[in-house]
Amino acid sequence: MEKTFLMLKPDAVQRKMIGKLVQRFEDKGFELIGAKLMRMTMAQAEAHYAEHTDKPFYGELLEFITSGPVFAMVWQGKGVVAMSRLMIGKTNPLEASAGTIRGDFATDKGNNIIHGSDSPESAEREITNAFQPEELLIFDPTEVKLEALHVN
Ligand code: FUP
Repeated sequence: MEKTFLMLKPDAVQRKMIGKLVQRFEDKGFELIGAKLMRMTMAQAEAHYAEHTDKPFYGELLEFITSGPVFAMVWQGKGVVAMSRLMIGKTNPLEASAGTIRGDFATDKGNNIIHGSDSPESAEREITNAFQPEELLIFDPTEVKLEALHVN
């Protein structure tokens, strides 16, 4: 089953938004299989943002993501990678639609509340970077009663 890595960034934790943001993904019907408050080490931040090494904002990106605690999560569900990206909204706050997380809560391109993996392959890499295998549940949808699921 598809998994994604979602991370509430230091601005979201500081703004006390953990509860309401987790609620959105629970309401959608995805399964939370791992979560923790953590502070990203510089090595984890560099690995997480490896594809942005050459970007002008790379330094600021590392500084921001290591500036305070983040709330790291692994979510599971059919289409969870693409659907959570839709729920997150565009990086540029001027392009993020109302109703998306960034559209509703972000005004800045960098301090933008939440990260979501852009592919199942990125998700795998990002999950491994932030979690030990024993920190994740094995969720078998076939063992859950249909009425307990909102989708699928
Ligand atoms: P996203 O997938 O929407 O999180 O965005 P990207 O992977 O393109 O960028 C990763 C992070 O880099 C963003 F969350 C914020 C930061 N960023 C900037 O600070 N400035 C930019 O112009 C683009 C991205």
